Amino acid sequence: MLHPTAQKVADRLRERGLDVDVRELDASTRTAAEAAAAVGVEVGQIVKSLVFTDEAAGPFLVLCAGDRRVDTDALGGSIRSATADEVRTGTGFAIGGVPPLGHDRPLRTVVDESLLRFDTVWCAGGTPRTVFPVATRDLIAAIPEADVRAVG
Ligand code: 5CA
Repeated sequence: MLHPTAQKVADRLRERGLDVDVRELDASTRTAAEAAAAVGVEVGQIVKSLVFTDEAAGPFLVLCAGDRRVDTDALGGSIRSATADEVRTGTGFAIGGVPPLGHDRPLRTVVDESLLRFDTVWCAGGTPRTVFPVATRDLIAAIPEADVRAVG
């Protein structure tokens, strides 16, 4: 049986019209490198769900290709990485398992346009051992007001 946290993610995504197959692996998928090795894809195909905090606007999410880094200066404003506690309270999930959508509350989401290099990408499914594949365009379409742009 799927971990209840991963099942919650699958249920929430289905409510948004995204029917994904969340898989629980024997190996860790806590980092993009580990997830890529476990799934057998290149690291760029792994979606990192990174939480940042804007001093004025609060927490927001950046979905970043596993082989890219976010340039916080390019995102503007006064931005820093969220702490582990802020990730948990902002999304409802712990670092290493944060899914790209289906959080406890709506989260403004920037999407790294370089993910469009791939037809399919792999995302965290709520825990550090769960992942799911999704068509990149379907993922973006399911995120309300996704802000697709260069992040690096
Ligand atoms: N399951 C994998 C692949 S989908 C995953 O969740 N990768 S991730 O990149 O989205 O999550 C790990 C990220 O959490 C790291 O890249 C890092 O930005 C962030 N992180 C790790 N440790 C901390 C920490 N102590 N405080 C704040 N952020 C952290």
